[in-house]
Amino acid sequence: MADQFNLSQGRKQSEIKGPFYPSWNQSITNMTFRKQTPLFSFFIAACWLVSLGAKEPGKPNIVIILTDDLGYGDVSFLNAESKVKTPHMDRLAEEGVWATDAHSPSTVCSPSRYSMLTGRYSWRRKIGRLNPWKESYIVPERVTLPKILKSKGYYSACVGKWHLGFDWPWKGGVKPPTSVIGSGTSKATCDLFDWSKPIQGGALGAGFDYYFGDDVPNMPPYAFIENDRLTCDPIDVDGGKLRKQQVMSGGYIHGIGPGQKDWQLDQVMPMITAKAVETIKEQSKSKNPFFLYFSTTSPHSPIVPLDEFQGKTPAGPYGDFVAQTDQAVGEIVAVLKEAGIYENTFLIVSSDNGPAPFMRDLIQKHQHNPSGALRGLKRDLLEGGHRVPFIASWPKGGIKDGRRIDSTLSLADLFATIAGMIGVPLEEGVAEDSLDVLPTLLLDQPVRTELVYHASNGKLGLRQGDWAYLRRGGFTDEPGWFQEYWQGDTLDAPALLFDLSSDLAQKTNLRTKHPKRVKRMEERLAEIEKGTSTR
Ligand SMILES: [Ca+2]
Repeated sequence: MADQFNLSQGRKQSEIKGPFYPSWNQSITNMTFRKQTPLFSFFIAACWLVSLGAKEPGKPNIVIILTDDLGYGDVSFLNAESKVKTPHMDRLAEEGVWATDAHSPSTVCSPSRYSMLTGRYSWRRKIGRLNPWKESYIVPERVTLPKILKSKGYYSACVGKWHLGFDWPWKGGVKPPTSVIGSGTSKATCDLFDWSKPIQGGALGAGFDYYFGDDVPNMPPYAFIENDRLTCDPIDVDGGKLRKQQVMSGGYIHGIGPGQKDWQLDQVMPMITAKAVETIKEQSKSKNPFFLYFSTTSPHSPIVPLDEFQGKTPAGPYGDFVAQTDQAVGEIVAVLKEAGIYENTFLIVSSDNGPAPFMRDLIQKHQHNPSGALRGLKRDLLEGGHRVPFIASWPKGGIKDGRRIDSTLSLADLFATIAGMIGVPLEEGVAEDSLDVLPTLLLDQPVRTELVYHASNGKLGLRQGDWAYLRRGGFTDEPGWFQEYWQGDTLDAPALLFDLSSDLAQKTNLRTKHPKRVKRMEERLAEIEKGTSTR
């Protein structure tokens, strides 16, 4: 499995001898802890604090860069065969740590983002992808990541894609029926709104102090929102016409809606990147720590790379948009270094789900597989749907030196991990499915031994160690040419079971060979489904 990885510096923890790794780590990492005890967690945490020379947990700045639909095979540090080079992410991986078995909590945008910001499996809330004009999905009483950070004096900003709903200022305060505003394809025109009123809920309602972004580029409003207002006087804009700005066919834009006159889709990424950079510059001057959730709108469709990136990769416009995404990561790292706060910033780069289904064509067109060595794409229970690129860096906290992490982790774990770093105990009913994976980030110590997978149609699967058990139906169709190319078992069996230690490509369904394991994993999945927490 390791052969596919590109970084020759993919050193295991046991090979590293840095100042934050006292001699005890060598013996610890040589032990086989498959299940971590609370006592052991405490021991790790205590050693970590001693190594930091701190009496209590510090308060690093926190920056999460969440890319949209970036695939496991799109980044050159994970996929030596990638036709796209991602030098900025590669360099960050060499300086920080990078994971081979990190997962987005779901296989589509909204549920994945819900889980990351709440530490809770999205299927407990029955959330799928949100269509245009959906209301705020995070209820006011829900404890979120920005809320716990606020309790410790952090300023929190969300810049870029939101896609967790807003409470829109409908004229008369009542949301018009679907017959008027549309569902999936928007029909909502400007006259239905009262823009003198604030847009409520959204990122501010979820606990952020600041929001700037366009919610979702392929949905109205086709305009920027700053805090609770549009930044323009909107006019009615036809998404079908905007779609012509794309330099690659595919994806869709959801109908008519309020938007900015002469809205240019390719200006969204540079604008939100500049705003993220500006936020870091401003906050670096504050005596209080900050949290920036920079949610890029790329490389999701509309595929609109800037002119300077077009034709720069051998993977077509999508590859060029990935390169632009990588450049944005580089800009964030650069400003953190310029501002002198890189060392004490917990920086994460990852993706909210696997690559879009129509990107499968890149295998034929450009010999670029956005899922790399994995089978499956966005929406799928297969690994390609949710195993995502993941880089973490916090030099002052010992997350550094370019180590490769092979233990399993989920983006939902960022909640408990950050809570642990800043000393916020998690009460019952908070971050119910989030685990503190700091030992994983520091020592590649396994913490997460189970993980529930979530397909876009609501179907679930269960990961236990090397085994992936997938219920029937949580897959997108594979075209005939792909089936011939991949040579994998069909996906229409009553259930699927894969041993990822020997079959990461998920070609061989072991369901009939291991019926007892299938039964045990189904029973366990049903048990988790009925419960309220896995923490
Ligand atoms: Ca996405």
